[in-house]
Amino acid sequence: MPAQPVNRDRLLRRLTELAQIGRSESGGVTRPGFSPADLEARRYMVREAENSGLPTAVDAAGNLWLGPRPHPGTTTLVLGSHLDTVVDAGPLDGVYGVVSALEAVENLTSLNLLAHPVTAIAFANEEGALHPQPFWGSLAASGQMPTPTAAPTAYDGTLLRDALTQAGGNLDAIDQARLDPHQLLAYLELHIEQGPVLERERIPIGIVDAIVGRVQLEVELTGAAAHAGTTPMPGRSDALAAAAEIVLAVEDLPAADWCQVATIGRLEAAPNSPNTIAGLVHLTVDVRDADEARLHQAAGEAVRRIESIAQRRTVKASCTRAASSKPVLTDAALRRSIAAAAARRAVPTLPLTSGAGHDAQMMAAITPAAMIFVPSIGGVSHVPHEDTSPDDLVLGAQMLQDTALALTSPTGSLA
Ligand code: HGY
Ligand code: MN
Ligand code: MN
Repeated sequence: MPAQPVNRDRLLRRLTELAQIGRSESGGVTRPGFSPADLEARRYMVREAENSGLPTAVDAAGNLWLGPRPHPGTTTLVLGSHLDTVVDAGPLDGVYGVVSALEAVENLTSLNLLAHPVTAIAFANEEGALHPQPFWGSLAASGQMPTPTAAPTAYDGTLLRDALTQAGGNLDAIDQARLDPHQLLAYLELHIEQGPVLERERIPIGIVDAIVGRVQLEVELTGAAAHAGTTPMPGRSDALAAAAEIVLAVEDLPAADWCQVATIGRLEAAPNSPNTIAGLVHLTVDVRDADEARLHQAAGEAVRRIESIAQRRTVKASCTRAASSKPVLTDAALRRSIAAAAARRAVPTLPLTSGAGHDAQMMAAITPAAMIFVPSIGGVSHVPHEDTSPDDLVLGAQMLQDTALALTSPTGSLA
């Protein structure tokens, strides 16, 4: 019996309904990991999966399983991505991969002739938009979680311990979320490209060959708050003026050929009052590169520049490496399986590197991992107007499902 094709109406309905959860005034979606909106989206996916007769579970790291969890005696194909978003995100980043993964599991599980189980996962807190450890769930699943600080705290001061418990996880049992590689066949992630290449080349399916690495620094600049009117300019210890110079010094790193991209995306000044010199600034640095050595040299240069500017301005700088992810190559055999699935439907494909980080790069440490991209209209993402055409969304989901079927059917193999 052939597999049911992707159900277009069901796929698009779910994406539309999920886009209403965490909707912000700007028309974007704000569902930071472990936020109430994130929990609501999880409940939505649990209802949808259980209505299809699938088992669901939440592991100790807060990862949401939509289908059977990997278990001894079998090797499970895991399809997934993330439900959480950045602030004022679009409707597709992450969630498209989770909805498509569920769609594939619903259509393939009913076949009952698979040689390997297939399941779907929504990794917890991939973005790190509220609780600063990005890739939280896939780091835990792949056994790469750095030892959490005593009381991991979100940007808004709330405790991760409480938020994780509310999501069904357990901070004291994180290692129980670790997957056994012997129980995994592979990991596949479908995602929007979030860049301009596929749209420009008019190619509907991207096969990701590499995913860039990333280092995220949390920086605290401590100056001296003082009256804006009565404090002479010479001798000020202005944390915000130092931050302004630091923003440009970090932005210059790619131009000076240290790394591919460098961004300061978050900056908070205190007391943030119009007539007080800022005494404290907290900012984040995000540097990325496809080469691991360059990545770490660039992060080192960023710290050197920050400390030199701070010292010259009699501001104290403290730089902490908050998160980092290795650049990875995806699995060549899986890439061939995706290409073969596309060829069976005469769908053109393009190899490309991902400038965005993904849970797939964590999973690559324990099992063959690969990604399928679909075009992003205007090449934009992490903004409310992030979009992909319905036809491209459905075709991408069909490619995920076809590849999954080829890998899990009795005659299937890693091509
Ligand atoms: O930041 C990223 O690359 C991804 O959106 N987490
Ligand atoms: Mn993202
Ligand atoms: Mn994403």
